[in-house]
Amino acid sequence: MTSHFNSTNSFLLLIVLSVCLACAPEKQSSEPQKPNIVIVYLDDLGYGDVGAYGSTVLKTPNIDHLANGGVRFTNGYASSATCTPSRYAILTGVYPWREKDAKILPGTAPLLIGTNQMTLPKMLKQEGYNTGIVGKWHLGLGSGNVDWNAQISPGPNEVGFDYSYILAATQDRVPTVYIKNGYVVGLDPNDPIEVNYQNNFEGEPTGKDNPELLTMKWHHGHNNSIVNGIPRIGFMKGGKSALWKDEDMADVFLAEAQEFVQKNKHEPFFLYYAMQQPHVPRTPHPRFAGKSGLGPRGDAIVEADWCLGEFMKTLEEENLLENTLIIFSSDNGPVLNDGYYDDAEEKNGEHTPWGPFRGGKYSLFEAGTHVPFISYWKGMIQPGVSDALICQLDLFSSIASLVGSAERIADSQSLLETLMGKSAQGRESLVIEATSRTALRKGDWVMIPPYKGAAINKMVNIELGNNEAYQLYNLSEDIGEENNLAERNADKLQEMIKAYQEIRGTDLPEAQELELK
Ligand code: NG6
Ligand code: CA
Repeated sequence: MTSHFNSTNSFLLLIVLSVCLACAPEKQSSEPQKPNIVIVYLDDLGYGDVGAYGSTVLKTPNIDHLANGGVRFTNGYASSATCTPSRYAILTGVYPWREKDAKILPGTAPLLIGTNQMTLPKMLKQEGYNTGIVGKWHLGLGSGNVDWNAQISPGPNEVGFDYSYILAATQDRVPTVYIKNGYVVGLDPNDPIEVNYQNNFEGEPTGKDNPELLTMKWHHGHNNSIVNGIPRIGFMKGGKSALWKDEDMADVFLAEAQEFVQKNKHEPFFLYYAMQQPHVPRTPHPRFAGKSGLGPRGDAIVEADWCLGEFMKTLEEENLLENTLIIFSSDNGPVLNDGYYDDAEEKNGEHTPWGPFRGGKYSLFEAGTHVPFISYWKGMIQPGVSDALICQLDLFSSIASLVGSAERIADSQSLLETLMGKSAQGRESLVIEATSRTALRKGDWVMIPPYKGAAINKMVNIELGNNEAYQLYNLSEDIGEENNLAERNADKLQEMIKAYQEIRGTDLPEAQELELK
């Protein structure tokens, strides 16, 4: 009797279980949940700023943890040596030189990405992901003449992000407010914001005319409106209650990034966590002051490293580390003096933010685009070092392959196996960009076509890569691009020019002169 009862009971249980399984959403039955994807993107972090990439002066234990536990790419590139074009490429998978407006944008520029254009977050949304951006945007907002006091659209939410908490352009450009899902955070309607990049508003102080109001001095540019004692690029009026506190920015973005993870942990998510460090103005929270010994630039990197560590703790606490692919990189190479007197040059000492490379931010030489590039996925990616040539441009198609999407973008190569550390195969070649000039990397070789213009930008003290003759370097024996082999190796030069023209075309637009007054 008892046994009969038991078997009936088990039978019922079996029926209930099968019914439950049949009704359960697909992903809980056979398919494992798609992995979360996080891109941690720094602003102006150099190859040599990271311990795992050779920095001995500056310590970055949390970035090193990713680098040593994942794949550390030694030939990883940003698409450009400046911010907007690199950000355009990482989100669209399109070479930035194909888009004539992909240049460093003012805070009032319209949205650069077409609302009909395919993007990384859009592709992931199609695959069931919740998508979010926290941090620096710098891809334009609205369609011209933005009213900052109403809904600001189109913006990130119209090109694939379900959630956005951003700074519009750069920390040194107005408007100096956070924008959440298209609305300025904390805005008092009685104190509306006005922004203008041509003319000041009557009676408003400026960095140029009111040095007595400054807590940070400008070196070049950066002498328009003053916010929190820091002179900025562009003029702004009003919005007092909404102004960000520069020293709190890292904490604000970290908290937003953590909250996004916590809110979305039950569904696959994509988070683009675009930190503002170490771009100017360098304003680490006072608790990081003096931590690097290199002044505010180094301290801002220590702060960013700490943020990464805290963010990783959240993933760990939520048990997400084994189901999350993390990509770490930087939008362009390093610069010391980018327009403020902040001791970056004076306190740099023996530190080499550019690593073994020549040049820096804005440069066609390697340090402009050759950046830290790490993929990390606990338990799925075996730790290792990869010399494969890979670019942020490739994330679109590689991530599409990972999540089973059929979307592909022609410029973006699917290098999923490489990203996962399972293949040593990288791109054959890559066209890099720096202020509308381009060059080719192919195999170990770099070819820079002739460009007029200053060899060095004296304001930022960086060699731009301009030369009236062709330049040809072999990185395998000359990582610092010191020996121009163009004349000695004419065959190689011709081969490189041909390969370059096949991708880039022969009808090239005028290179943009870098104006850093
Ligand atoms: C330059 C700014 C520089 C920085 C850069 C953009 C001047 C003189 N210099 O024009 O400080 O803001 O633009 O940097 O204004 S990026 O990382 O966003 O590309
Ligand atoms: Ca940048």
